[in-house]
Amino acid sequence: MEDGKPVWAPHPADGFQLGMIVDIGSDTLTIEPLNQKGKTFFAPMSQVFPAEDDVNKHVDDNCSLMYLNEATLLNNVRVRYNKDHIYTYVANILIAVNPYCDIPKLYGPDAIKSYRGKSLGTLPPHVYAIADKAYRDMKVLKMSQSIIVSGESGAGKTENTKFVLRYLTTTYGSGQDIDERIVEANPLLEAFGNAKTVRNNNSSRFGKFVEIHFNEKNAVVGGFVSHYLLEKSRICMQSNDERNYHIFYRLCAGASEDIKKKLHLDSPDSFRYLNRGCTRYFASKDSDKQIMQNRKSPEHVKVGALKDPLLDDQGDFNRMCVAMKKIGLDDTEKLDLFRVVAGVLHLGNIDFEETGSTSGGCVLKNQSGQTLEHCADLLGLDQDDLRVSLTTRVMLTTAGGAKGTVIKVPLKVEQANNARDALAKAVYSCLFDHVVKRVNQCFPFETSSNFIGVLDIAGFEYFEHNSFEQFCINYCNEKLQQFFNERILKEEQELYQKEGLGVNEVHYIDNQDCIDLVEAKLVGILDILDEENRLPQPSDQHFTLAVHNKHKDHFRLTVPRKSKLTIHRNLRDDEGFIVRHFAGAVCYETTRFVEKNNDALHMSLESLVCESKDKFVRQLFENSNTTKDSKQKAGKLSFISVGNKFKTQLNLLLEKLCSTGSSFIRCVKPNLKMVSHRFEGALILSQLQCSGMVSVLDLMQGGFPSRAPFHELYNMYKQYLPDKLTRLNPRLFCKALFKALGLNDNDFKFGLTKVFFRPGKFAEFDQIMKSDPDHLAELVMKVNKWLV
Ligand code: AOV
Ligand code: MG
Repeated sequence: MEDGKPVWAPHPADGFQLGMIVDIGSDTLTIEPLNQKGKTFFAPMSQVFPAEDDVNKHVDDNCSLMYLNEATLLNNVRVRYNKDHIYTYVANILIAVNPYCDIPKLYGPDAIKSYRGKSLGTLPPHVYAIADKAYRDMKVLKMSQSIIVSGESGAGKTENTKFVLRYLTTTYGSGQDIDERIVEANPLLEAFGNAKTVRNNNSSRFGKFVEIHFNEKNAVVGGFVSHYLLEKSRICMQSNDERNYHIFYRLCAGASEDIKKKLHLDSPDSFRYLNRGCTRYFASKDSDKQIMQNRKSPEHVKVGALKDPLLDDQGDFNRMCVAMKKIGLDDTEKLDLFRVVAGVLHLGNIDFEETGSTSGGCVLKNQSGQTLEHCADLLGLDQDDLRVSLTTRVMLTTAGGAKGTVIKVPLKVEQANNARDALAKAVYSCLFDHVVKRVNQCFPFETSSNFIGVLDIAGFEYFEHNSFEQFCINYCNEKLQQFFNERILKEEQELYQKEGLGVNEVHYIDNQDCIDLVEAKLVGILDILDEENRLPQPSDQHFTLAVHNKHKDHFRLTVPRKSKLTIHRNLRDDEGFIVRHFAGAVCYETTRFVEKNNDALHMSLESLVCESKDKFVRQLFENSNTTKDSKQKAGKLSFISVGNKFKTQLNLLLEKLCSTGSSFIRCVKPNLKMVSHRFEGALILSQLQCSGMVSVLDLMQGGFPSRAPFHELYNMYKQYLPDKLTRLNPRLFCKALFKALGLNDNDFKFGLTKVFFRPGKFAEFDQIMKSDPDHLAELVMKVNKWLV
């Protein structure tokens, strides 16, 4: 960094601010902000970065900046965002900032047409350009491709995924139904797998990998969706201001009177699974604005039906029905789905009370009689069987001989509540599996040459309270980060090779140790948890201590006391653990880890649904893998590991990703208010860090991060040099320049199309060029003599 030049120094809200260095300490700098003369502050040396000369200039690709660092990256994204240029490249990686508004013509038919067949970089950065690159790579390299979309909740992953799917089917479709179906499958998947959360009104609560398959002529022939980890806890309980899955409200709001009657549906407010968590709003004809105001006043909280003014459940119901029709679901199939959804709602309304007898069991509350009837009716169950299965558990005793005797143990109220909720979760998640399966049937293909897969999966999560769900999703991100590093590294090396640079020196920090901590056989956290689940009396505390014991000195693992946050420091050692992830340390609270890791139903409930009179319900459970295992282990509560199923799925996914070419889209959420035109720098910076973008820059720093095509350099500097010289072709022109300047050979490399600079060297070069053009011209002329 040079004297008198502005630098980027840390700023708590904006991420970085411009300032001047006024003093240099051993490892800190004293900075005077440009907009607050006379006020100085200290900043760690490692967090102060050189700024570009013109901080209002922006570039399509951050690699063409003279200084490539996290501050200039953030600034470039900011300047572009303010001009509604939401997409920016870092080499081949696309950064996409969520605009939270429609940008005119950004995605329209003309845009789709214009990106067709164009190389990356010829047009402004766009998600369509990435989609087209994937397609061209598939065609030229005859190799399947994947596009990995990541980012935190509400960053725009699902929207960008949909743009990719629409682009590919519109541009390279077969002109048949299939094209439309691939796009229309989404509203159905979203109805069953998305929900309103505090972070996103349409948050996907599952991960998905959507493959579009192409034939040998590279036209669309079919599709396939794989899904990961549907959030089950939401089915029975939601946090404040969050909702259950969209389908429940849509069905209540939009179904015809006839269907509502058949399914005994009422306002969402009357169902336990829908009215716990959400603030309730007026179901009146008030304007949305008024309703929003009412939200804030507690006296209104308990009135009226549960409806979110930001969501149009009725309209969405109709749109969903149109989508269902387009993908070929007939009325019977539709009603099957709705019946089970309604069945889950009624199931949730069943209440228990103590019997008062010495056996200590419970019975259904009186008013639950009709609810039981509706639920049994909708799920094809016998009322009495359902009642008995919810209030007792079948156990095998060994006392009565070798084979054991079946006895029925009465359940306490709390246990019966748990049994009811477990059944609801099992039914709904099997229903979701079915929806995905059904969607896959609507774009079948017999043979396919290659596919383009789009991965839409939640990014790194770090909340105040982190549980098993966050643990799984962060483990997944750890794996994806490793894949990302390997690919970017490889790409950099390939680029250097293609450009004939003959260098091989890009390094990065490996996170394999963190992945091993989670998934290693026997000693990994997932296996320790499974081991706990198999104990006769598993407990979260025992599991947590086992984790700490096995990994006492592990660099990546520590006890909650070491957390920076007080809320975590109060946790005992047997209540949680901290994992140092690539994106930061996360404290996991292990309450309910054991329960959440188990997918098995009690045997009595399992056999109840498996023997349903309703063919559709029976099918739901026949297909699920829960059945086989648990039947073998009659008597015991069997165990089906959620964590290890996810691990297997994830490893399959990574195998698949590894066998394809890949592109990356990093989505960024600009603010927490979910509004347009508001750029919260610090928030965005932390996302760039979490998504590994900053480490990409570090990775590039090991090589040649700044790069400029010859013709660009030529245009940039020709004005400083005599006419005679500018008649040279751009490459020779550049060579002459560099020779004349006597630049150190280690600082730059000439490729076939570009000059590659070591970190900061592009700027140095620029400085020299502009400082004494006359002297320079003289030098260049000398060199020119032997060049031409
Ligand atoms: P996510 O998939 O990343 O979150 P979404 O793709 O659902 O986030 O985006 C959240 C909301 O932001 C959308 O419902 C849109 O209103 C808006 N949005 C996103 N991208 C765009 C865009 N390109 N143009 C206009 N509006 C956009 V989550 O699924 O919660 O992790 O689990
Ligand atoms: Mg999503």
